[in-house]
Amino acid sequence: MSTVIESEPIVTSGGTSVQDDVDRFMRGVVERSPNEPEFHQAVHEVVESVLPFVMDHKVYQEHKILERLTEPDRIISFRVAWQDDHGQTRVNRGYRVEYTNAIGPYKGGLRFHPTVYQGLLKFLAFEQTFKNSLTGLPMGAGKGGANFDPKGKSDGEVMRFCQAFMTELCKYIGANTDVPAGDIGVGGREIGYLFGQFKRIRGTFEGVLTGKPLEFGGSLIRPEATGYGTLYFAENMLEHVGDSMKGKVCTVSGSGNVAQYATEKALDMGAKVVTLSDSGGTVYDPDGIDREKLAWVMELKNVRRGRISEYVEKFPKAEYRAGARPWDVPCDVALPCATQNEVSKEDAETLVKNGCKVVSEGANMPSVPEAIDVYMKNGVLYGLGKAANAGGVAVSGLEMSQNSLRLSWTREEVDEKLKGIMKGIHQQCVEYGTENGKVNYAKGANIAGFKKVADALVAQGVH
Ligand code: NDP
Ligand code: 2IT
Repeated sequence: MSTVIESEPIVTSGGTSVQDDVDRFMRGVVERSPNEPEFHQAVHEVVESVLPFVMDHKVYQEHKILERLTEPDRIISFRVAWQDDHGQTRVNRGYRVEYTNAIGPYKGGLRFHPTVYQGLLKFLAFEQTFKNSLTGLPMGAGKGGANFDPKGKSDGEVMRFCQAFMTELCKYIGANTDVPAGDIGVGGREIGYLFGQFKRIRGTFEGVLTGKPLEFGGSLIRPEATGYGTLYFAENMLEHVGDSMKGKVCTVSGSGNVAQYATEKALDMGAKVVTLSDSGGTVYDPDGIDREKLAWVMELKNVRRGRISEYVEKFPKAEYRAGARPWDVPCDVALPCATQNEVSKEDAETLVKNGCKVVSEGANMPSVPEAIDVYMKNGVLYGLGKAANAGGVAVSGLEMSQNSLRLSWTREEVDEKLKGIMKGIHQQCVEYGTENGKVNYAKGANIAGFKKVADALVAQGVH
């Protein structure tokens, strides 16, 4: 039997180093949440940045803010039973981690992927806490999903799975309580099926999900928002040092929602994108993935649900590297847009050796900690996920506003707001992360994201 130990105060009698305090704090986190390595990784990254700030602000110590923020409000876990096309009953596990509603209703995506388990969703919900805070919109944090693999499933199977999943989830969510959205394996099709089932059971038409198709309350620019925002953030980082995206060679990983619109916005900015990937391998197109090729990829991935390897059959001048990631292709700007821990220390060293100057993360926690150390040591402009990919949830927040107002803004209006929000995030990073004239974006984003939630928790009393 394992026991759950109570959290110890972070700060001891003094005289110990920050590193000792971080290590002691992390030992408690690991003991209380064993076997959740991604959660430990995400917490460690935040605690390293935030702990010195907490030391300087006694109020956060007294109110045990870091201790409270490393324990989610609640975790709901449930069985999802559904029938496949052969009439066989299948059983998956569904979750919703309701992390914190300190600054707004729980808000964050749903991931359908075979690797989903509690620890993965806790890491994603923890990251969401700081990301949502940075957007400046009133959104708390959550994440959910299931260990369901949509690959190779028919539309009917996906629909029945979504209906079974929502039959349980609908008890816990609502426009003012918890508002899920998409993530890996959950796009417009799945959101449509989930929304239909919520409406059928609860009998209300409300903005309970974001990323909805336009016909029933979706926002223009929501599908584009994460990828566009990642590029706006890269442009903001470059502008700050007197440079721009124009003419830059970019490597993109993934070929899903975020990767597609990151590529589109890179093209809009006059950059060249030379790679895309999926879990099978990478395509390298030295001529660049232009608009026509990108339109073909979107049809391949979003309609035919094919594999990126098919790219080289259509465009034979490109090369397919089975099992490989894009990071050994020389680039100025790396845009990881696939999944967590997809850039290793060695990948980061290769990127730096080949002259990469900017990393802007469309994915959540795609760089391992040792890769981040390599960026820092080599002066790479490092836009971490919780800042650089916040555009997606930001436009989800704008979708919630439009639903509440019962109206829709134009494409231009939403895009302008998105640009403003990304700029605001960049400014917060500059304010809290500037050290010796250089911006440490990780530190700045973590402290700025933490501060707003911490102040809300202090104001709301012990809970
Ligand atoms: P999609 O499901 O649309 O696409 C995911 C892409 O990443 C696919 O190309 C997929 O390849 C690849 N991928 C997934 N898992 C792995 C893996 N283990 N190894 C290699 N490649 C993998 O998801 P999104 O584009 O929406 O999400 C991508 C990332 O962006 C995730 O980290 C997500 O959390 C993050 N994000 C998404 C937001 C959104 O609004 N959608 C907002 C903010 C962040 P394959 O098809 O082979 O699995
Ligand atoms: O990781 C993320 O920020 C998302 N998957 C989007 C969440 C949302 O609520 O739009």
